Amino acid sequence: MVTIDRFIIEQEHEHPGASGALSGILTDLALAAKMIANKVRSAGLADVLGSAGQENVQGEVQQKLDVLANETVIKAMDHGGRLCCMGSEEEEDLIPIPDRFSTGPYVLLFDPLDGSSNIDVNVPVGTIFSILPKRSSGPRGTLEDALQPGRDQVAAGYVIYGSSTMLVYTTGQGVHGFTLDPLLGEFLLSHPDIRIPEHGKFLSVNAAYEQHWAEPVRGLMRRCRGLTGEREAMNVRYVGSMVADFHRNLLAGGLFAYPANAKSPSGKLRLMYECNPLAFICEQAGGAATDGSRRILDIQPTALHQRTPIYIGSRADVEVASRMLSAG
Ligand code: AHM
Ligand code: MG
Repeated sequence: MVTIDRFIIEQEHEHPGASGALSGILTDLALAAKMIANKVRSAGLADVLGSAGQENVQGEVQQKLDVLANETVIKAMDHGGRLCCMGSEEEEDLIPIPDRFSTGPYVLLFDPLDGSSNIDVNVPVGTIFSILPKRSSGPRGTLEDALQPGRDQVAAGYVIYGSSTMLVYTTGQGVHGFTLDPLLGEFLLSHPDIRIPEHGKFLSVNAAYEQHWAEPVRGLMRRCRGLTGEREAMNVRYVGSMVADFHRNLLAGGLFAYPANAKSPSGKLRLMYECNPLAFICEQAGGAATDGSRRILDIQPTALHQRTPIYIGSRADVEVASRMLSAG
């Protein structure tokens, strides 16, 4: 049995000069994940379902659990002395490290509870995180530290609160998955070195937007569904919770797409909190991610909450998507 703590330390030992700061961040995130899992598990019993009565910076209704998960991550991460600042999908500005705590060489960006509009109906939700190296010279981070392309990430991961709770992460040495043993209260290595199948079985897209898609996107989706005769039809599976859709496709092979559409020209999903971390994981597992013309990890961000279209998953399917969309 390999606990996540042991695994993190063993990976650190492969880097003789490592300070231990990154390991500490990952260990603290695993603790935050357990705390959030606890809240999600008892969501129907504790008074945590429903709206918190306010909107977040994206203009989306905040669920009570969004707020709880956001606070849990901040409290678990702000005092370790390893971060210079944080950014959350639920907060408009960078989250400073309180003055009473020391700072460190990394930035943490996170989506505390992705897919939370599903929470009231007991559908899997997730936490997504991205860790970047600090670039600015002062001790407290600035926007410059957060606005780095995804290829500069030193680690990324997600937690899926599904039929079991899993934490999946990469530090650029492959992708490894850990399942929470509810009796031990420990994440145990269950999916070492995850590889995404080269060709996907599943297509995950919200087809309700078809009328608003550009013609090349429609053509791609027709092809994926086997309607052009160029390939066998993929099975369409859309939970509407990106972590759940991505996780299925990572293990079983597939293409997740959230295209631009006439109503949302940059799609919906956020580059810093959703697309970059999942793209890093996907590439590390042998897959790929594009916005249709650029590799997701090469996009230079200009705003903390910027959105991007995304096509992510099995390498062969993402390549076809890039080809069809850039030709379009
Ligand atoms: P959220 O961060 O506010 O939860 O929104 C992100 C979610 C993703 O998990 C999911 O893939 C997408 O929104 C679904 O959007 P839609 O309902 O437009 O298909
Ligand atoms: Mg989200």
